[in-house]
Amino acid sequence: MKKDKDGRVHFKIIFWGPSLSGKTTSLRWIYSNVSGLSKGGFTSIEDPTGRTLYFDYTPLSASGDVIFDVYTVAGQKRHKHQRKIILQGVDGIIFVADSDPSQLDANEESMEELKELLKDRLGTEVPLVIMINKRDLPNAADKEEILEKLNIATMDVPIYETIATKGIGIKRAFQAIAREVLLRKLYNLKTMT
Ligand SMILES: Nc1nc2c(ncn2[C@@H]2O[C@H](COP(=O)(O)OP(=O)(O)OP(=O)(O)O)[C@@H](O)[C@H]2O)c(=O)[nH]1
Ligand SMILES: [Mg+2]
Repeated sequence: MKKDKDGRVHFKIIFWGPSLSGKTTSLRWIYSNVSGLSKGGFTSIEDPTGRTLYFDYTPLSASGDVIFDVYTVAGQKRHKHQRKIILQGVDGIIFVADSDPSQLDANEESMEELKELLKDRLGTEVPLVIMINKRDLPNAADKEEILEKLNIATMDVPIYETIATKGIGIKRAFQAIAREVLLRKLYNLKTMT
């Protein structure tokens, strides 16, 4: 969380997950479809095929004083350094898991990297919401099998089954992380007094 020179509070929310799981699709869907949010531009640093090379970024705001700076990371393994940079100052994570059975290990590796970088701040100081995406795939892996790989049973984490290409579940997942981030902020204020 940070304050800008005009006194507005910024929260940084990041879509994290393995390559091709649907992070960019989700953020673009929110940008194009969710009404009642004032929006800045949409910035993407991507290759010609649309895979993120560094990040996507858009600022979203439901009220003038609070701005959610929303990013996606580049999921390909070789972009670990870029992900680490984007993660700095994070206030909340939406983890986008891929339901494609071939991606079970990729989901696990991506979550392991996140845990390694945030350590015990993940799911505590930095709230986490899970999207199990691509539920439309005819051969989608079992929800329980995907969750088991993520190894988050000890955390109390909201979980949403989504289809980013159709916008199904995306708004609810985003609302959940926004709510968690704001509640955490209120909690911090309370514990300081
Ligand atoms: N069937 C299906 N395809 C999806 C869904 N969400 C995303 N896709 C497709 O998956 C591919 C990758 O989506 P992206 O949003 O670019 O993936 P990403 O997570 O941003 O990938 P990186 O930028 O490499 O990290 C695209 O072809 C999307 O259309 C979904 O819910 N169902
Ligand atoms: Mg992307």
